[in-house]
Amino acid sequence: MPTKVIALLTSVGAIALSQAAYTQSLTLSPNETLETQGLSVIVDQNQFSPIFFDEKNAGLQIVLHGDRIATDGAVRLDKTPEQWARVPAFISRTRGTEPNQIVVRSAYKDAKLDYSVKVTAEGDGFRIAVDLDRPLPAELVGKAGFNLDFLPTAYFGKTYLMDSAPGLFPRHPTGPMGKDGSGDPLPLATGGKSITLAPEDPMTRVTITSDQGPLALYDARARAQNGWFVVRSMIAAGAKDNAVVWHVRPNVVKDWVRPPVVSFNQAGYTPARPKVALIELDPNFKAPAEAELVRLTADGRKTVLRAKTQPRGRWTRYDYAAFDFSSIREPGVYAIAYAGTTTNPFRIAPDAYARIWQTSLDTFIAGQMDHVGIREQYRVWSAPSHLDDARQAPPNIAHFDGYKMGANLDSPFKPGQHIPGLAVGGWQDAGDYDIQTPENATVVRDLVWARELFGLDWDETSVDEAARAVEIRKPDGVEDSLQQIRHGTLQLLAQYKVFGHAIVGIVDPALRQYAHLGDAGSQTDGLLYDAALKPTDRKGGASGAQDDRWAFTTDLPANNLIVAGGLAGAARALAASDPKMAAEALAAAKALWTKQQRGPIKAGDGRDDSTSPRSAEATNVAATVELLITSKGEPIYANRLRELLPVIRENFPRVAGPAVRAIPFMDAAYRSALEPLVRTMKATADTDQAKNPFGVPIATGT
Ligand SMILES: [Ca+2]
Ligand SMILES: [Ca+2]
Ligand SMILES: [Ca+2]
Repeated sequence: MPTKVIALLTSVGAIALSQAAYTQSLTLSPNETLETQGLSVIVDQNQFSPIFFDEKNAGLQIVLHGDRIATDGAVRLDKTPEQWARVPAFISRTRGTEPNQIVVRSAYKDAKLDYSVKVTAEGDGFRIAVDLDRPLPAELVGKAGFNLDFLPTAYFGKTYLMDSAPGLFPRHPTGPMGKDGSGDPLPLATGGKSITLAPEDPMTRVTITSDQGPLALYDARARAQNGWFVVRSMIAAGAKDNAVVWHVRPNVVKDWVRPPVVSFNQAGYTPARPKVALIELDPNFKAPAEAELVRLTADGRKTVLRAKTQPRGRWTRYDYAAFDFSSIREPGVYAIAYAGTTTNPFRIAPDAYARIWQTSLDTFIAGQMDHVGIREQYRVWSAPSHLDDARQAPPNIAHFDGYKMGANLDSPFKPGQHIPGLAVGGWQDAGDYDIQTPENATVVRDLVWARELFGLDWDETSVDEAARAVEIRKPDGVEDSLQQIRHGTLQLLAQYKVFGHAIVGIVDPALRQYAHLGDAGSQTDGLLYDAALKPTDRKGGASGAQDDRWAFTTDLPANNLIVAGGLAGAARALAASDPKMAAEALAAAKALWTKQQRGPIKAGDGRDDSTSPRSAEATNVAATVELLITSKGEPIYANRLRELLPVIRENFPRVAGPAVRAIPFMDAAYRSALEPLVRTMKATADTDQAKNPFGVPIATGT
């Protein structure tokens, strides 16, 4: 093996020499990134999240030849940070005193670590210099260093050189791990002043040279599956100015341009529909002014339209052009040819959208069902999950995933006590297996609406609640949407029966358990926790493992109203197939709604125990409309909705859907009150859609 590596590196050396003569300098852009053709350095334009922490999209980032190959350049306290590792707080970004220099101020506020990172164009790359306000506190010596994470898929299978010592980036993490109990892997390579990543590949080659301490290279995937390759150097005890200085040299291929990206509706187009593809163009690309639509037939491809593209101007970093092929209406399979490449195929067909939505219902929603086992032919997605739900969460706790609880539990149960009745129905939040009550209620409401507005006459799934058994792609003669509405309603009603109000949700007690990747059925043991048993003991239906999920039980007006709306909708959807559950749902909806009508509700009602503050007044509009529809226009709901018109006016973009659905049950004055709001909303939507070449509203908040 070493012989092969040396042979490879010899040929690589020749490539490196041939590229070395070319240099081009980074310059500061108006957005305070450093830019040259083929290379962008993003300097804390994206910041670490205060809620989700390390999302591999913060600090200093490198976009090289169109790919974001490096991220999270920052002072970090871990060799191989994972999602919940401590992250610095961004304070400011300013232009430095040198040309093409940016200075970022950051801090670990609870650790007395305040620092600046100076990023300065230098030669054909850039320099990173870390200045601390004061030397490291003793407890951070040996922990704090400067890290830069490199994208595994850009590097695995390629080589690196630590000084002159070669190595291979592994495709899969293989350790070895440190034996110090930290959970950190040992470095792949360490001790050099200089590291070159991918010397053999001009597209991804980067050299980093450190002026101070030696460099180390880690495979952070050995610690967490979403880890990257980390280049790191430690900050020495007593160091202050220039505590870390790196010279970073990404190889930039001369005159590199990004190939065009042709975007179109991959679902296809119905014949009469406008058909406009959007072509994204590197401003340095000499863009052809024409595109072609080709039809794919048994005889091969045939050009059916050649037309000029229409410039759509610059948006952020690219130029855009539109290719309009609306005139082509003949059903068939087509592709777009532009600048020497052809897209993947799509259909023009009257039934182009006939089989688009079903997967959401019969696969994805089915896969998220909690408290049941889920099978798909040979594959078992989950054993029956969370049958040990749930224990009462304690007061005064700030938990992960945005859950928190104040002093009031709003619950008859003591902290840690088992709450019977909750191990039924509901859907798990994607990837983190918690039951978020308002989202569950919203899914119920959306399924009800989808049946009423579009029809969801579809059956591919077997659902047997009594047996806690779900089978995907095994029809059982019952509409899947009704079975899902029932499944969501089971959980919402269970909460109401236990507490008399909606709760915030049900989530794992411990971070290690919450980070679980696998089937939901193995996240807990399904046995009720019994403090009298040892952690590994099992007896009857109990065990000593403290893995039962916690119920966060705060009584919040907005949650009650969202659940009231979901249950009111479920009542009409289930009226024919399950009149008993429909009646229970309606009674609970009315009680929850009535409880929140005693006076004006303040936003959040002074308490917000979730990460997503909701306007209780706006949720009141939606809940009132559901009861109005279910009751076919009972005056109590019609009158209340009229009283809520000021709230509708104030929150119209958020409540437009329910507000408009109420029209058939209201008088002409209500309809007239909505009309100007709809006109204003339409004008705003048109303005937002004109702000970018895609013709859709784009939010940039997160
Ligand atoms: Ca969650
Ligand atoms: Ca079914
Ligand atoms: Ca358990």
